[in-house]
Amino acid sequence: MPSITYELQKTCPHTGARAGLLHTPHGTFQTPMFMPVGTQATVKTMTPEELKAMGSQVILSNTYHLFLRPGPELVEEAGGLHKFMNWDQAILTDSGGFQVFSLGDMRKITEEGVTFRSHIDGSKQFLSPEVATKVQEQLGSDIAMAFDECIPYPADHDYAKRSTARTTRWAHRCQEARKAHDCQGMFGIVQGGMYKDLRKQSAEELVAMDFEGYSIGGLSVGEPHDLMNEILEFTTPLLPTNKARYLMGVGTADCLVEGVARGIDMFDCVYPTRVARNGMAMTWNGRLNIRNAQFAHDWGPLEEGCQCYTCKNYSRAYIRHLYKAEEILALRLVTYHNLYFLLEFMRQMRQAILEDRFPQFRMQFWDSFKK
Ligand code: PRF
Ligand code: ZN
Repeated sequence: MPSITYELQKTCPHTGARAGLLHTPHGTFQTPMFMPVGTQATVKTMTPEELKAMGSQVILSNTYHLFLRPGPELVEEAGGLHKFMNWDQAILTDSGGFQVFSLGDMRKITEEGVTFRSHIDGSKQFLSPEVATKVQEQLGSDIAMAFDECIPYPADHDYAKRSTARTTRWAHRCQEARKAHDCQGMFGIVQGGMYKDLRKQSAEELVAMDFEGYSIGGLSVGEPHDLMNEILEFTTPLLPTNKARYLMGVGTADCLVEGVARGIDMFDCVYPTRVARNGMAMTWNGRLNIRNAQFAHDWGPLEEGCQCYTCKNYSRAYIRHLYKAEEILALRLVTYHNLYFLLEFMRQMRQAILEDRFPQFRMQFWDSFKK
């Protein structure tokens, strides 16, 4: 038995949407699911108890950041990432491929791997398929990612082709380097830029390698939404139906509903936690900035009807005051609401799929949502 197995429960007869369960060494989570991001072994401002209370069943953390600080040996000494951060449910780690490539001029790619300068102290560092695989085993995440290159947008076909072929060779090296098969699954990452021929080739080559799941990388990198949806619609049907599919770095309600409609099971994004710290609250009608003067005397909750801790106990006027006074509680309250909102959004989509009414859900969502 592989360590990670996907159980398909229901497929929407009208769209690609599906409901399922992902079984991991640290419990089962329901899909479709959103994974809050805990880059530095913490989901910013939230305790694990709070995350659990809002219904989070899996979180994401980053190889790149933990590799540089505190270093994988320290996390290993703690007994792994779960013990280190006091989180006993599932953890997925990204491989560092994306974070390193975001460094721009501070990095150099070769066939062997990527040499880069640490954003912390400027020291010279190296990540490769072998290093990223080993570090993720030391971290002890339930799901590791293969080491890939996220192709920037726009990119010409020639560059995208060479990069995608290298990502495939790197995926082979990740599989070769794996030792902890029985306690950690690995997902391959489909690249190919905005080119369908390359997406097809990437998907076929990775599927042949029999990963425990598949990610779609290289999307939401600045391309128009329509193009992202087109590539997504083309790519997911190339992936096996008995494995999970994960769209990397997507976390706004409008993209989640369209991703689910195209057969995606898992998402992650810093968006809900990052914008919360700027006072942006996510709602079923779109987003609002709680720092605006219009909320100074607003005694209602961030979102009417929301059952989250923040909305049950605090007014917009109070939260606005906390932001103005630069109080830390402000960041915590809006972070809680935003994560609750996305998790509730996923729960409702899942329920709609199970009850054969996902197309209605999608239509009603677009009726009330303003970008
Ligand atoms: N690769 C990896 N992580 C990612 C991405 C990718 O392409 C993206 C792209 N949206 C987000 N995170 N390894
Ligand atoms: Zn709320």
